[in-house]
Amino acid sequence: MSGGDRLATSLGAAAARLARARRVVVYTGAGVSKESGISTFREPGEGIWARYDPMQLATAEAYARDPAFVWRWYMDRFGLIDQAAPNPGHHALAALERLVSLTIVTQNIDGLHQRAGSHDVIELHGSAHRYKCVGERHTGFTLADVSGSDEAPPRCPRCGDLIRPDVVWFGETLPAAALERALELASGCDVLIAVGTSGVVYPAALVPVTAHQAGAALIDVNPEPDAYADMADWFLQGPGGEVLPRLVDEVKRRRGV
Ligand code: BJW
Repeated sequence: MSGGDRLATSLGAAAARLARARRVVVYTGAGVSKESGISTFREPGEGIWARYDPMQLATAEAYARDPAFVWRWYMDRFGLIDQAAPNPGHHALAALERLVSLTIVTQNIDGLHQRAGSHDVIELHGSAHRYKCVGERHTGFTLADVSGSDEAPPRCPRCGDLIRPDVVWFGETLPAAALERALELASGCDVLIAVGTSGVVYPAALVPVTAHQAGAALIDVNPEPDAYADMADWFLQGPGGEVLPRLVDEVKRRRGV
């Protein structure tokens, strides 16, 4: 069987399972936004962490050591995120929400699922669109609230501490309510779709594992094998922007929509 035939067969079977699902969780990572022009982290050669040392940029210690350097790097990245638009993969997931009961659990900070029209999105690693003070006493700021510039990190308008992006850096705990809800939904869903994640960053990576251990069917979408490919019921090899629209079209066909 050719690769294309194998994908078509698996895709049909996965769509059949999805079409009769009661509760679906979609777990996404950087790969789902790659076709929107946003870099992944760990792809050899092109991932962000292949070009930059995460310990110099994505830790509280790095920010305390050189806030201006880290701030400028985040402002550059957030500028790219602001210019990006949802791709066919994001739009397919928003369309799937109209067919089945679905929650997206994302590690991404780019907000592209929401911009595509998905309503129930849990952000496990924070958001590029929110800021807080380093002491975390004051949260929920936009960049306009803190009058930020691209060059120097602003100060908290309420306590004077440095402002930082409200994203989860290495060694930091995830937002507790978000992680708790994600794991609860994973335990209770009957289908979990993992898209565009290497599956190596914990504790977020437990979401698909929890669903699998609770008996859910696991669909994994990725151009390359990832941490879930072997445990998945269906590994749909290909980019999210191509595989997801085909998968959702097939669900629609089976539902007679
Ligand atoms: C496509 C595609 C296309 C390409 N379509 N797909 C040793 C063992 C286990 C754990 C640890 C350990 N040492 C340390 C830890 C803990 C650590 C961790 O997990 N580290 C591992 C990396 C080893 N975790 C933490 O520190 C977390 N906190 C924590 O554990 O708290 C408890 C604690 C507290 C105190 C002390 C100790 C513990 C926090 C993790 C925070 C992660 N933060 C980041 C940065 C966010 C902000 C920012 O953007 O700057 O989150 S790192 C980065 O990785 C980002 C992502 O959300 C996250 C996951 O990456 P993702 O999405 O999977 O991307 P990639 O690049 O890995 O994969 C992309 C995939 O897409 C690939 O598979 C491609 O093939 C695929 N793809 N094109 C579909 N078109």
